[in-house]
Amino acid sequence: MKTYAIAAIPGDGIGTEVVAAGVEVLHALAGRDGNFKFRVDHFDWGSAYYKKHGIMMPEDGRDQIRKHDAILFGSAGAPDVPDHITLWGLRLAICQPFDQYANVRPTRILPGITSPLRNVHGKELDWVIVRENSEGEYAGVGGRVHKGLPLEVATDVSILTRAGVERIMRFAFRLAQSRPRKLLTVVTKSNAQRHAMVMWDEIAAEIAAEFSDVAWDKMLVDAMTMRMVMKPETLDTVVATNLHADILSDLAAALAGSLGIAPTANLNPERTYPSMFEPIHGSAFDIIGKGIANPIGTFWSAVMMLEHLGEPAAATRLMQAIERVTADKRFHTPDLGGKARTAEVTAAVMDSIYGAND
Ligand code: NAD
Ligand code: K
Ligand code: MN
Repeated sequence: MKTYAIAAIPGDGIGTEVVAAGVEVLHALAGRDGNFKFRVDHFDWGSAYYKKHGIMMPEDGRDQIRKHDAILFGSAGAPDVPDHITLWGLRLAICQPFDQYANVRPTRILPGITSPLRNVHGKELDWVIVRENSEGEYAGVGGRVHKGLPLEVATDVSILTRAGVERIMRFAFRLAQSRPRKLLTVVTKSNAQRHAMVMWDEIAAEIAAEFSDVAWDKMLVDAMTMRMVMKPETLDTVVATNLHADILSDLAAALAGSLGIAPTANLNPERTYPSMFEPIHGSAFDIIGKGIANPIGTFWSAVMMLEHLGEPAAATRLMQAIERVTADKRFHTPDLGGKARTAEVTAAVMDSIYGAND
């Protein structure tokens, strides 16, 4: 029997609650399938670890998870540690060195869930946002001088490289090509950002020539927010820079019903390093410890993990279980307007996994 080694990094806040639920569901799936199992190693990295050791993860942390088949991540961020420390010390400290340059964020309206958009019920909104995940606005380059003085200067420099843009464009065009509509929207801001984003546009056009069967268009990021709300049915696959896609994908998640549902995969497509799967949401300070965090974003991320591991049947089984559960309003958590608790949703998904017919 195949055993997949999973590194579970729950991190902070509701990350610990939803990852625990995700691990339960993964074991249930493996039990139902019978052909594979999971060895889950837990890593207690995050803000509590930081308060004890002054770092978010150990110096050799990446070596400890380097050989795992995949990483299941929760969230990094606590009320009493600055966000730039938690983000750079844990999530980006894994994503960037492991070259997880393709961040894939599917969005659709699951059965039983209501979009805040009037007249949008399902098939009008079925997107995948591809976020460049290794450079751009989050390159980490910049500085701050004359702190507190009137002449203080601070910069965060956005850096795009030809190699980085070519690989994310090729990834996005290939993904668009694999979907029925074969449609890609390239998000840009090349009217204002006249160096890096102009190169971004030029490379998009170059890579498009390799994919003659994919229809593509270009959209300024500000106009894109409007299009997502007003004409959601005109979009399918979307590619954007690190910051633009970060913002657009939270909007996408809200339009599909809740931030708590949305999944993401941080992929190293070459498989030199493990890829990382996580809900797109953060620590959700306002609901920590209440037992009401929506675990669906983590379950859907586990679906993406199973696809990546090469277990498509298990991935389909889990997605079907998720959809049967969201279809039943008794299992809606408060973010969806219901009263269900994390544990009830988790139990319902596990029941559904066992009840599913082959
Ligand atoms: P957030 O995603 O934590 O929360 C935004 C809102 O959505 C809150 O009202 C929250 O209750 C709600 N929400 C989020 N996930 C939910 C879920 N599963 N179920 C029900 N409701 C849910 O965003 P924020 O408030 O901007 O950030 C809080 C902290 O999380 C910050 O420290 C931030 O840096 C961090 N963060 C981390 C990540 C990550 O690790 N990938 C992502 C986003 C934010
Ligand atoms: K997260
Ligand atoms: Mn975000």
